[in-house]
Amino acid sequence: MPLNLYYHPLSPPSNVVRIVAKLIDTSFEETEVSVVTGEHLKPEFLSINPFHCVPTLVDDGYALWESRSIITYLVDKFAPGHSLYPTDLQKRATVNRWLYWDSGTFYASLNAYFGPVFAGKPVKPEAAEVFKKNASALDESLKSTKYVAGDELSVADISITVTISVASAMGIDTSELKNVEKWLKQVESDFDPSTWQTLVIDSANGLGTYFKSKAFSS
Ligand SMILES: N[C@@H](CCC(=O)N[C@@H](CS)C(=O)NCC(=O)O)C(=O)O
Repeated sequence: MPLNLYYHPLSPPSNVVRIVAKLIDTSFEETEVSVVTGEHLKPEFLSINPFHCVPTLVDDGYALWESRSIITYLVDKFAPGHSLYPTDLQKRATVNRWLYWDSGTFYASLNAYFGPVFAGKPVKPEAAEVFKKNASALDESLKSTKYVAGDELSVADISITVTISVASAMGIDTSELKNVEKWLKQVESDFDPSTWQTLVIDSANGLGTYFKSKAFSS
């Protein structure tokens, strides 16, 4: 049964999907779509995803976009019952709560920082402060739990790890947040080193370098 991920190597949500696939030992064909040169706006891709974003998963003709819906779909389909996306109603609701928080608040506040710069506008330092405030709320919550949603690694940890790693690569320093730092080390130890290096660190640094070249070059 053909399974294909349309992605870009520097796209944080694409990498969230690629990480989760590795953690559940699921593989798919990967098709790179350059959002830089406008491949995502060509009719071939628009016929798959009229919302023209990556990542987009195509499972035997069924197209799904939005990284957080893709990762929960992948676990439910290929690793049902896996602790990354628990089936217990309240545990799952807590994981979903963090996924929505990342999408609607945390990553959204990072996007408010880098989005305008990618569109050729000046960097707004105050946007970084909003992100840091959100990171502090995460830090506070991580005082009492090992992972964001409780005692076990979940897809929410993956999504939020990528968000905070990209922020750090863009120069938003959250290293004073000790609970976040401890949690990141814990998540890193749950990955195999090459997945951590390529899909978290290298990809964040690649996007961070691109951001800095646009934000701070005169
Ligand atoms: N909320 C979406 C965000 C997807 C997104 O913004 N992807 C970017 C690349 S990181 C993209 O495809 N941009 C081109 C576009 O939306 O037209 C997700 O989590 O999948």
